Amino acid sequence: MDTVSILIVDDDDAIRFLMNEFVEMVGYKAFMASSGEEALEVLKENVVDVVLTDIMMPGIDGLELTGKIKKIYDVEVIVMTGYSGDYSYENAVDKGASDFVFKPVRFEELLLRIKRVLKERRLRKELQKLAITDGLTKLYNSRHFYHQSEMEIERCKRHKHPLSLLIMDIDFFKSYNDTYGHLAGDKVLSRIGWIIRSCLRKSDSAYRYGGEEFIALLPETGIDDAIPVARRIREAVEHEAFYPEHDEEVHITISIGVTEFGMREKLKSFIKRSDDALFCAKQNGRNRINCIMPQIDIDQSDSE
Ligand code: GH3
Ligand code: MG
Ligand code: MG
Repeated sequence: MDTVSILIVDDDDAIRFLMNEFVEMVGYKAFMASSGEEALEVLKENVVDVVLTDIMMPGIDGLELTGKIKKIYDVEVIVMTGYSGDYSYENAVDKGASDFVFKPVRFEELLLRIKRVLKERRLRKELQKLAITDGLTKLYNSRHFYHQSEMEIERCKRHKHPLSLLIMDIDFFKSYNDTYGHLAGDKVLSRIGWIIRSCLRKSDSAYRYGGEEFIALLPETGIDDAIPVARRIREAVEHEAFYPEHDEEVHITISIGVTEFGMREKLKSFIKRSDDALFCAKQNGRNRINCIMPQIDIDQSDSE
């Protein structure tokens, strides 16, 4: 597991250095900042898991800092305060803090609180991952596809970079299931998920779109570069041998529809076009790739 990083924010030098020593002694990586402003600079440059911040500081105080951090970063914040009673637990939690400790801080207590916050963070991340993952193939699920594709479309429009979409559907899969059973079919789905992922770049993403349908989203990729990727997937699937009954080698094929995003369209028509391309691939005999380019709107491109 990666080393946990903790950022200590306190305008009191003595406390800051003492906390730093303690955090490093228990094996965490420590960063220090003497003000809220400095803390934001540290966060810009470094990956931090937990921020431990004093509340009373000149300039940006600990609560304001917590609010700012939680708006931008996926970081836990524990706020530290004196017994003066100026700030309540509710104030801190309202800003997004995960916990609240009183000064002078007892290190044993602080360590327990850090550990609990880290555990909750880990669990939350696991849950977030589960919510967007398809259990069988371990690819992203369709819900995540809709979320990611809207984001990619926004990015694509903003930077005027190409974006391509592959829709893949296993050929005659019903008959495979009928012949070898649903469990054998599940093994194929999971293996094909793995093959698709292995044919993609890091910046691409793969999804199980439906029962035996998959999608790959290829940012920064025009149709000319998307087609070879589709070809690689189609060939890799075709060459993969399955042994649903041990002695018999069976091969599966996949049909793929490919398209590129047209700058002015909506997600729905982008998907529809790749679906149409897939339909043509099926019609033309399966185990093939078909692509349909978006229509270019001459009037609108002229006006640009
Ligand atoms: P085509 O080449 O036209 O795509 O034919 P097909 O048989 O693949 O298409 P059809 O849509 O008729 O059948 C899809 C099959 O996919 C039906 C279903 O048994 C199977 N399927 C869908 N989801 C799962 C799943 O989670 N596990 C298994 N084992 N099979 C599934
Ligand atoms: Mg299908
Ligand atoms: Mg099918």
